[in-house]
Amino acid sequence: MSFPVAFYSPVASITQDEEKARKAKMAIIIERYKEKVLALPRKEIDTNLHLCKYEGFWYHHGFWLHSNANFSVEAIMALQDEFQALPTDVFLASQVKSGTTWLKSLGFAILNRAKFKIDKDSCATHPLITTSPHDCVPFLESESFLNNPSYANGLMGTHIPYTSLPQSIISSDCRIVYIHRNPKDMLISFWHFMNTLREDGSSPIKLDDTFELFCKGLTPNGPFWDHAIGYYKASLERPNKVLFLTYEKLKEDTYNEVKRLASFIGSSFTKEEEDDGSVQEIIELCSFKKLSEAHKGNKDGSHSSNGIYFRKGTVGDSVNYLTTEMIKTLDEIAKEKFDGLNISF
Ligand code: PAP
Repeated sequence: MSFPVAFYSPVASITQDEEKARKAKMAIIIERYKEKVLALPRKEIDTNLHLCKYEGFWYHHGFWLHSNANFSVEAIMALQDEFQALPTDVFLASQVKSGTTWLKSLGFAILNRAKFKIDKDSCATHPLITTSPHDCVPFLESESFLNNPSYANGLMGTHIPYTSLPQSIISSDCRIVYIHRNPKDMLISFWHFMNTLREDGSSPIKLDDTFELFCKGLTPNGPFWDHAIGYYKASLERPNKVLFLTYEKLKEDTYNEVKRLASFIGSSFTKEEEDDGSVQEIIELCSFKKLSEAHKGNKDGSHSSNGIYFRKGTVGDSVNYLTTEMIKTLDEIAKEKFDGLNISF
């Protein structure tokens, strides 16, 4: 299988007119699916979180959070009706706060290493540094609605559960890489993230409240566990199509996991690249340290500020926040949900 060489098409270069056109397009899509969405079960959790349940998972609907309709259930419905995957496409799938930014960085750096060289001199000019991982790898359920047809060619991120992916992704020869994370760490990361997005002056969200919603599966694209199970089972049934990674293993054995990722997406490292330190250079470019430093000035609490995607980047930080009782509850849910599957936590 051959893959296109040029995956790069930066979100950062989108003009105001294109942004306006996208909003107009989203408004049409929201109107198109109005009746269908109205019939779905709904939960109005707070001013920032209005969810509805579709095909077993919870989603935002309509325009939400600063008039942004990205990731809405209507976007997913439109994709299911219209999206045509190419056999050469690569989708990087995840639940929110589970390692999306890291996986996007690695996928982009690996696939574009011929185009964007990675060494000490060129590192500062690499698109992952000059724009951001989310600019380099667009989300299927938001950026694919842009009016720029050259956009999103080949490498895309998605938070859509496996069972709700557009049919063409399931049936074509494209590849899917999923990253899973310990639900306790994901919950703490999500809670911090939601508070970062809070408008100035509004009171912080309490951990107790986020915990309760999370346990009920009431987070965007949740239930968290069911999301992971869909991709995990698909990776067993179709190992050449779906690769299931974990944040923890990627931390623990970065070198071998990155090699596995590269090989899966059709871009294996050569012996020469291994010997000359190319793999290590990619790992360093995509490391939490490198990326968080590059984007630390950009943390104004909006989705478009890249710094908000970097907090601690560690494994096990949840023990600093969760009570023993909370840990017990989350472990029990994981035990029940992942029963019989080789997924830990
Ligand atoms: P998203 O859903 O908003 O895209 P996502 O990238 O999936 O977020 O997850 C963010 C988490 O990954 C953060 O974890 P923390 O809150 O526990 O710190 C973030 O710090 C971490 N992260 C981001 N980039 C990297 C990286 N390059 N290496 C390791 N962890 C990273």
